[in-house]
Amino acid sequence: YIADGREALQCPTLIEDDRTGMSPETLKRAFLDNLFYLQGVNRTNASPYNYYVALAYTVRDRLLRRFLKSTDTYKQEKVKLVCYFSAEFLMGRYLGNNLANLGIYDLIKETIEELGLDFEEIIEQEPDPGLGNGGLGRLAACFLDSLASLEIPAIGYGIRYEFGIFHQIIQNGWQVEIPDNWLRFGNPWELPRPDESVEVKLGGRTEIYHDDKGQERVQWLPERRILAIPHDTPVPGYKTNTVNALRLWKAEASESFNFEAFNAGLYDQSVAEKMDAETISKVLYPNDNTPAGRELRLAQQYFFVAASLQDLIRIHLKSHKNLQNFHETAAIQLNDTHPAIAIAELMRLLVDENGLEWSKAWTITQKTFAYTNHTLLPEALERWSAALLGKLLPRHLEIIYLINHFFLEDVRTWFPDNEELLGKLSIVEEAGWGNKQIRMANLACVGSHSINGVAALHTELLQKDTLKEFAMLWPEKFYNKTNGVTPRRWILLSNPQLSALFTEKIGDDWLKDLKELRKLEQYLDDPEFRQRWYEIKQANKADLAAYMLKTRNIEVDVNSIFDVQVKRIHEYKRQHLAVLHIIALYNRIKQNPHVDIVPRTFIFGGKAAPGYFMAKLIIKLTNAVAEIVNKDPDVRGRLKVVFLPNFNVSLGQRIYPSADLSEQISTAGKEASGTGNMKFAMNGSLTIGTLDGANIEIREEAGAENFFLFGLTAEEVYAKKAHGYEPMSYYKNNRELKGVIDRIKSGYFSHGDTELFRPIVDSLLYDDQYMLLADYQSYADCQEQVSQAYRDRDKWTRMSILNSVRMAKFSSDRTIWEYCQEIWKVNPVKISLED
Ligand code: H53
Repeated sequence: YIADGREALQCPTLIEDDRTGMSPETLKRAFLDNLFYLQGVNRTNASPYNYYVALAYTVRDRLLRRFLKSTDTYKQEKVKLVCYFSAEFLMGRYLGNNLANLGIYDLIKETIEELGLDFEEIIEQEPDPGLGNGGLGRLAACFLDSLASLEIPAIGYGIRYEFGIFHQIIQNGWQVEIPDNWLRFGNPWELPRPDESVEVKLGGRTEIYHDDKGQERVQWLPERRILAIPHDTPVPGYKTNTVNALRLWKAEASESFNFEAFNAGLYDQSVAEKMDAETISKVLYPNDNTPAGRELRLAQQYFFVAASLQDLIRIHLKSHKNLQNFHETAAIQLNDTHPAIAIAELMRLLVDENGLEWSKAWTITQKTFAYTNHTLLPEALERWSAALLGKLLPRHLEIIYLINHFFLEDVRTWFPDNEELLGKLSIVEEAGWGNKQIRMANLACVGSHSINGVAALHTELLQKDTLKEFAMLWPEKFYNKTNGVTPRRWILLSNPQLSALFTEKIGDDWLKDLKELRKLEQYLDDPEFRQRWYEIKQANKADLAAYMLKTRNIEVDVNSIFDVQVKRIHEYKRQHLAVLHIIALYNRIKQNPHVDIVPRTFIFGGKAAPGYFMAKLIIKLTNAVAEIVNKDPDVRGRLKVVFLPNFNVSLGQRIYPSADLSEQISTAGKEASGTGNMKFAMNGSLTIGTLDGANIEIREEAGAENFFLFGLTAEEVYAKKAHGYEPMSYYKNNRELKGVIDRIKSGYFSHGDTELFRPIVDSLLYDDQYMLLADYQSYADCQEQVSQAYRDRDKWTRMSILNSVRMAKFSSDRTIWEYCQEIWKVNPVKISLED
């Protein structure tokens, strides 16, 4: 048995001890020791949470050797490191994932159960680390999993927010936000590294001085200094020895600074300063696809990139004599513009602090950075007022002006007398009255050697529209990197039954190479296989049904279509289009209670930014419709509407495997990619969707006949806007649609209050920026096709199988491999555990 365990870990030279041993006896001893010695409890008084902590430490011990070996190997071999700079990492729970990636999930589960403990309950104790808002943050987490699984030397750099994304509860149908104090009971996965702390400066002013050679130079005289303390979380690859780090920075007051005030008798002032410093990593801004525009947010962004760059320079200088070849040891990916200030910071470090000549520093900087754009929504592109940026980062503002000056000088020589072009390309926007804005996307484009979109359509639209001037200047800088998700968390962990079926039929290579799943197409005509497929889906639906009963007290029919939309609430994502359709079905029933309707359970989940009024009202509307529909005796249980509160990674793991239908209904041209769409399809959901983001590629892979398509194309959306879109005409000319909107207007869902939902009704009738009314009929018709398809169980199951087994393209392993080959130019590095 011991040998088995070691073999699973590919670790033959380990000495059998309580911290590394894999025999059930050793594991049990380690587990009970961690209960007793680390937490001071025993079997008679331990809580499920104590058991979780004990198990977490037991697993962490078994990761550390690989972790240190990986770090040492990178250092010794002077490898090029992929550095993923991201303000968000939505990692999800670690315990199950680490067990799965170590290949010891079943071994540990059995061992824990032999102790008479409930393994599921222990897994559920872990708080879901919600250091991100939505797609962008979760993508970063999937990428870290793939990087380690592909044995790529990599590090994730971000912020150790003390409060992650808020916990959402629903009160009287409204979203209420509760602070997410996820670190309250400590965090067994992280390793604080106070010895590697660095200082980050803020505020103050700049000054010209002359160095010893009489050269004129600039120095920054900051107003404040803050300590950045790294906390490392190991990120193991799937069945490899590679364990990379997620390095998150915590802000603290720098002691020397505090001490002065303290000694001067200004005790309260020194405490105030300490609190001020710690504010920086206190809380994640809960906005997705909308910039916060607050000074503290800019401070957060600068804080983590400044700390990370110092860290990378320190690593580089350990094995190189100077920074001339810095770009050969670090490939930095900017996850959206949130970390784009890093471009100015690296220039400052190279020029001001290391004495490099500007043009040399600029070459190194451009070779170091690559920028991923994640949105086409113009309002979502970050801009900082020059006044605000200059107040917090006076030297960076000067550097940005210089970068812009040299850049525009070049543009002028390439395109003389084209002021309009210059205005579009400029990093600095003149917003009138001396109100300058710094466009972070422009800074990111100018300072990077690579610019990429996250799905084919998105990249195309970036080049044609949002960034068209840059695409004209530098077509060779543009890449498409269609997003992906990790099959380890999103199939293996989330859907163990389906995973077991895959492995039984084709072995477990699919977990490293998702193309393997294609082999399952041979079972399409096998009735027994289809039956098992169907039973697994039904079992997953039954699990979710039990969860809905327990948490929401709503009983649902597992034979109804589970029609699911889970994602951030945003008008462009059009949750309210699905609500309009529910009301239409309800109206049909009210007109004819005997109408033949295929039963459906509509499941919604997602958080609204606390300051986004319309998104919050959409949640309220959904719940208001649920309240009426669920209890109406005419409906006779044929329709159920459930809003599941607090959608997060863990809830996603429950939901994706249980969905029959995946709603991907954004206005074409608005959703950059989407990644939930991929998770659903991999788990055998059929998609109803527009030709938007990665839906297009999902449909291509699954086959058009296995996808429910509706709605305007991106081009048609633009054309309609250009010709003057009039939503009112759809309302007037479509009786069913009119009936739906009138039902909302009448106060039917709001206890007679005709004002409550007026903002939604008015926005649809008089503006309808996202063209719900234009797409309504196409959507309703398509939903009818869905219902008819579901009546034919065999046909549906075939479509479900084909969706799932044809999703190889959407493994983040494929995405990351492309980044490695084309953008980062890095190769795998094998980690040996031999001494
Ligand atoms: O990024 C996802 C995309 C998705 C897009 C999302 C996103 C954020 O979550 C936050 C900010 C932002 O600009 C974009 O909306 O379409 O799948 C990952 O690329």
